[in-house]
Amino acid sequence: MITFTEKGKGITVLVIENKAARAEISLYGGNVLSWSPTGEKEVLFKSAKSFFEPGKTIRGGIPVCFPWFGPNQADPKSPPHGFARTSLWRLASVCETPKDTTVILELESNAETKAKWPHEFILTLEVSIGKKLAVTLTTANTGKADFGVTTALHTYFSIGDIKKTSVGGFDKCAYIDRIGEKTIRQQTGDVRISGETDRVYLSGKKCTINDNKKERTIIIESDSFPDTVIWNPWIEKAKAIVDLEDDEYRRFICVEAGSVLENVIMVKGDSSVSQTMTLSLA
Ligand code: TA6
Repeated sequence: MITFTEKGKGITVLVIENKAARAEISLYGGNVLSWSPTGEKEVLFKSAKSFFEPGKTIRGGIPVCFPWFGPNQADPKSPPHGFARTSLWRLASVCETPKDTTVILELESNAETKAKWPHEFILTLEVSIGKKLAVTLTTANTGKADFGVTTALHTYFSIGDIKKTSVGGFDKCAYIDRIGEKTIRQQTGDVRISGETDRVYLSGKKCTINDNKKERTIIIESDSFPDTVIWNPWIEKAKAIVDLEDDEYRRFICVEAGSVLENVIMVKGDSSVSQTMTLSLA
């Protein structure tokens, strides 16, 4: 079943309910705000102080980073993580089956986007909601000239306590430590958070969030995302983030399937590239 509700200042949200799960998707930003498989606790985190108003980013769910991740190298004054997460997407289709519900949203280039980024595109977000959550981001280059993008599904995961959480799957994997001087390091064992953490693991393979407080494991699988970003602001940075409660840093971790920094995805004219992230509970 699909119903519509409103959050904040006129933000339209789809509520999807089927036998296997419940989810919410905001048309503003194309953000999957919530996903909870039936009988399970919410998997995604949303800040209690998140804005839900045009022009402001949503602090939580799955923000879509497009057409650049992080600062825009070409124009440092542009908003970080691009404009897709602060644009109004259109609902293209809904398909319900006995097992799941698939919602497709689209964001098409227009004069406003071209003023920020001079290319023609149709960005599609296909979200399949069931026992698993599959999110596919397709970048279609509807112009003739090739273009390059960096992208990420900047997913906020709800956890019981950051101090009792680890991320498995990156043992011996190289990563870029973005705190202070950018440094290349190698991971040993599981990733544990004990301070501000902002890392790009040079791997998009399967990883797990081991939440020892909630006693659950979240499985993240991705296809065509070569990187995984792990971020937690920790204490001091959390205090400086206006749309985050001071202590909320303990209850979320961002594990983001992405193609970021040097991993630019080239999309030829009149062609498209699809990237998928799939979430499930062990
Ligand atoms: O994905 C990690 C990161 O790039 C961090 O550097 C931090 O800036 C985070 O994203 C949050 O960015 P936002 O613009 O949503 O506050």
